[in-house]
Amino acid sequence: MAWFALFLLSHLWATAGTSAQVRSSCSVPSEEEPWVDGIQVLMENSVTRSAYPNPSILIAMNLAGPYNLKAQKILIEELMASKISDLTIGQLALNIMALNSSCRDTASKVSVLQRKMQSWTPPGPKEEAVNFYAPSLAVLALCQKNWEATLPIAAGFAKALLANTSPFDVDTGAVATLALTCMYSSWDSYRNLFGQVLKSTVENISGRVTDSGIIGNIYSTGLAMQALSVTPEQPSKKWDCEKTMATVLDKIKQGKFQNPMSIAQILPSLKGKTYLDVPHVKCGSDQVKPSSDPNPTSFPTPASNITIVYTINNQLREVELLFNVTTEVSVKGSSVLLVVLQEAQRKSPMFKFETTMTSWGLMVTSINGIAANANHKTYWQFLGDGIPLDEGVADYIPFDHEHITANFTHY
Ligand code: B12
Repeated sequence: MAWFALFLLSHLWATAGTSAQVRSSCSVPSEEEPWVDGIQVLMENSVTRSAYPNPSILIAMNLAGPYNLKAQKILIEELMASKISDLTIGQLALNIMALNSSCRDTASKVSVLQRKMQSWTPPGPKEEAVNFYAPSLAVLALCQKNWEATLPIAAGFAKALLANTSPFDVDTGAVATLALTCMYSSWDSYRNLFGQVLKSTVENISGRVTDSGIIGNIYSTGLAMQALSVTPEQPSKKWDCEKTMATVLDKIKQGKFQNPMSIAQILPSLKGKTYLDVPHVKCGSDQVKPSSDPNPTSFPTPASNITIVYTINNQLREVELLFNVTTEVSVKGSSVLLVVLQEAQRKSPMFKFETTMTSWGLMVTSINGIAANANHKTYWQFLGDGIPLDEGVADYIPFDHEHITANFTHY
């Protein structure tokens, strides 16, 4: 009887999501809300039948309260119709959370994800931390649908994460924190394990808070804010949520959040929500209108030309063709990097490249015939004057005489 009561309580804890946990959050000042509305409208208006059906956008708009009901309908229809076998575990997890936040049935998708995670091979101790990002999403999605059945999966995940010695990744640590916060309960035998991993991820995230309040980089800050606002394990150094919020709002004003996926990942935190709120979204509630005219987010474009030095480099011995070639291209000022790549390709066949559409936009998958390979964990990394870029080729705007390098490497 006592055992049953404990089980019931622990189950209630899990299904209650964050409501039982301490939340440290801060809110957007009311005079700044039009900026938040502006990016939400931008994100929702990016949804069309021909665009990539992005589950993170549906999650964000449902958590925030949707404006564009047509966009919501398109996403629900397309995500419901997506073929399970075409999806990776991370995509399946996001698809489940998105449909869950729209109160749609996800039972068959949940059982497939559960099976996939039961036979999942954890990344080794030396593998890059980003390899835990998709599994973190999977544990989070499964926890929200069936906490008890997810316990052994989450335990295996937590042990592998604890054993990993590669440099910490903020985005991954943030999603892992959300997943394990969902799993954490006072009454199960894994409490110590989950608590230990949470302590370490939260301490690492806290260690990446910069003087300006950015956590990791500007694009990991949204997920990190979610993690720090729900974790049951507090970091030793108190997080200044207001400072982070103020800097994020500054970055929005500077136009740093134009990519719909970047908006989808920051919006929940701006609305005081986290992915742990997904199961509690009230569906069919009235459409809310932006409180006032959203602020415009377009910027003037200077017309004069700039010169970019562009190098493509492959030194991976496992790939037969080794090369290091540099060219100079001239493009209109304020062009995105993609235009530089197109211009280099036009000048010489060595610079030919291919892209794939993803949730973040166009990803460069091949240059000079050398293709990224998920099985070998190889990719084309982009650097500006030797420093990895924090945006993709369709968003990053190079400056005059910048040296852009595309380097074929491992993750
Ligand atoms: C894992 C990961 C990678 C892996 C993806 C491969 C893999 N099979 O896992 C690798 C290491 C290859 C990678 C590369 C890059 N990444 Co990355 N990546 C991530 C991470 C941690 C998780 C993505 C994920 O698994 N999502 C879950 C799955 C289910 O969703 P998905 O849509 O199927 O995911 C795919 C896309 O996200 C895509 N992808 C990953 N990164 C990027 C970056 C860009 C610009 C694009 C267009 C696509 C893309 O690969 C994923 C797997 O196929 C995110 C963090 C985040 N907050 O989203 C950063 C993140 C998306 N990456 C980022 C960046 C900047 C890059 C690079 C541009 C870095 C660089 N300097 O070269 C390159 C891409 C260059 C190119 N060739 O075009 C930024 C994007 C910010 C922005 N505003 O654009 C993020 C947000 C990290 C950050 N906080 O800075 N990345």
